[in-house]
Amino acid sequence: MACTCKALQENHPEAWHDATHHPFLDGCAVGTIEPGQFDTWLVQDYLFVIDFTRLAGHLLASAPVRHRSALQGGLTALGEELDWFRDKSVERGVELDAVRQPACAAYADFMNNLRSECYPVQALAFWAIEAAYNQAWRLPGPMKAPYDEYAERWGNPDFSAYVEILGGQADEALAGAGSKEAAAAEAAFSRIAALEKEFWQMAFEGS
Ligand code: HMH
Repeated sequence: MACTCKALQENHPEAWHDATHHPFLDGCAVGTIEPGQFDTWLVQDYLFVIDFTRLAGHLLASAPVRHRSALQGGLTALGEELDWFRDKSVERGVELDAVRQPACAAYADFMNNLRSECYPVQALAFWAIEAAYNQAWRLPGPMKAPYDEYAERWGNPDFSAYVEILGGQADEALAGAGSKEAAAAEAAFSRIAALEKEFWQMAFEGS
């Protein structure tokens, strides 16, 4: 069977569900999340985005020319996102200069290792990482202030459209890949689902 973004989601329904639903997000939606939990997420996700930006730069360097414009737009957005995280940390009075917790460090290691994979596997992984956040922040529905701003950032229609484009590019790259690459893409997808779940759990534990 063809390896596509849709097929991977359909073949791993439970893992994908757990990557995109968590009591942390439900707590944001109803406003019961504790500041310590939210700030843990904020700091660790800032550190995540620093590592993710490196992956984005590497992906851009490996991508065919026709895929570059979406990735260039994504890189610009990630740069702006890091500025936004800095603004939010000042607003909330939290220090961003922190140590990566194990779930964040494991994600960073995974993304570093991805850089030695072929372009189709990297493209699939990049889509999966963004798709997970798009769904996770969108699925609970409107969130209570101040968390509405966060839900809006990853749940807004423009971001959803960007994720669709990334998925189309990954599908196109995977269509030309062999069975070895397809297996590597599937392994990356499963690993991302597990890492996303662990990241939410880390935030929820909030230490
Ligand atoms: C943990 N996964 C995590 N953080 C993010 N910011 C994204 C995905 C998407 O950008």
